[in-house]
Amino acid sequence: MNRYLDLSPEVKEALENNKPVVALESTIISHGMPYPKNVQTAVAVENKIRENGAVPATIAIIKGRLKVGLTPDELEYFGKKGLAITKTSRRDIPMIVAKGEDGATTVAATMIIAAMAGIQVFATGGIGGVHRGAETTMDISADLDEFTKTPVLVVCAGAKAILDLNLTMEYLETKGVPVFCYQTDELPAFYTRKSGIKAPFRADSPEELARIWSTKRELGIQGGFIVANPIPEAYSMDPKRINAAIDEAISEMNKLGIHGKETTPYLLDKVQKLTGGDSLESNIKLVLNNAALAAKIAKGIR
Ligand code: PSU
Ligand code: MN
Repeated sequence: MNRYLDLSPEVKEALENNKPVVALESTIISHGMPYPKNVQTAVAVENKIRENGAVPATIAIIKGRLKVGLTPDELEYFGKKGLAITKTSRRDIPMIVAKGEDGATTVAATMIIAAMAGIQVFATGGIGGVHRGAETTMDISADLDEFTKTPVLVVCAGAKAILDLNLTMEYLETKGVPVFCYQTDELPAFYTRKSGIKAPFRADSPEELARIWSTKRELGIQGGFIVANPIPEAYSMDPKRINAAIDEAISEMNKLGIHGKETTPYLLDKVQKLTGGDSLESNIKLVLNNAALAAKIAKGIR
């Protein structure tokens, strides 16, 4: 095992005994939600994974160590430090580790560290994608290319409408990344169950997903899968309301000239403020829903 990696005792025991493990990211804690809801959610998500028969492994970089499985104190530290922690994607990992700094891992970085530890399943809220206006800005999240390289199955609630969902799907098709929409024929759009975009593939059970994943591995095909799990009906938002908030957030962002890695955290925060916290509640519910599905898939893999 690589010398920069620290597995928590619980995760180490689970991996050694071939028990199901589900990875979780840390940028969603530091940059995706405000304190203290971020920490409460992180704890609730870990519990949800345990209730569903798997072991949670929250991933982050602390003082240059790649941590797989955080203690409650470490979760609290991350949540409180929030935006002051460096958002760490693929490109940032060597620098953060070499300097012995803290890093909040994005989907891409969490996939890399999960794969190093031997974890195949990862649950989150939303993945990065192709931003609106990418035809001129070229703002495409490093998350998307990670799926071409790193063998991790990520359960999300689709992609947020802060992105251009059509371009995101075209990009993933070009890159050969499969997107399985769970029990639906339509791509879910994070806060809402529908996007108007046809699902590339549909899957109806955790067992089916586990079987397709195992087949991919046996075939020797590299890279990951995206599983898009629609937000439960009871928590889905009014599309008009959420889309109006997103449009306002994007126009505000363009006025401020925000770009690069600041884009996604800015939009997440602005949309939460504009919807008076309702979108945050929906966000929390969908992450829990994804954690449960990820645990069930992990149990099917072994
Ligand atoms: N989308 C969300 N919540 C999040 C993120 C995206 O709904 O917390 C975070 C994830 O960590 C994701 C990252 O990997 O933002 C993508 O950032 P960028 O677009 O800069 O690659
Ligand atoms: Mn970007």
